[in-house]
Amino acid sequence: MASQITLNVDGMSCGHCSGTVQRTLEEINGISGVSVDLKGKKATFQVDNESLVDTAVKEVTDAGYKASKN
Ligand SMILES: [Cu+2]
Repeated sequence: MASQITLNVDGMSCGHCSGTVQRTLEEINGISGVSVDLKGKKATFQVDNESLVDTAVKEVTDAGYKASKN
């Protein structure tokens, strides 16, 4: 069952940054419906499995942004 997740994402300063975060999340199997809010410093998406939240935090962090669970 999919659940809706929101992460806080710090460090995004422009559309390039939010695009990178968007693509990073979309590339993770089991994550869908990704929406990144640049001004709100948030990313929302659905996960097939709650353990994917930790994967999402790690991948966004590896991409150079500061992600944390909301
Ligand atoms: Cu940027």
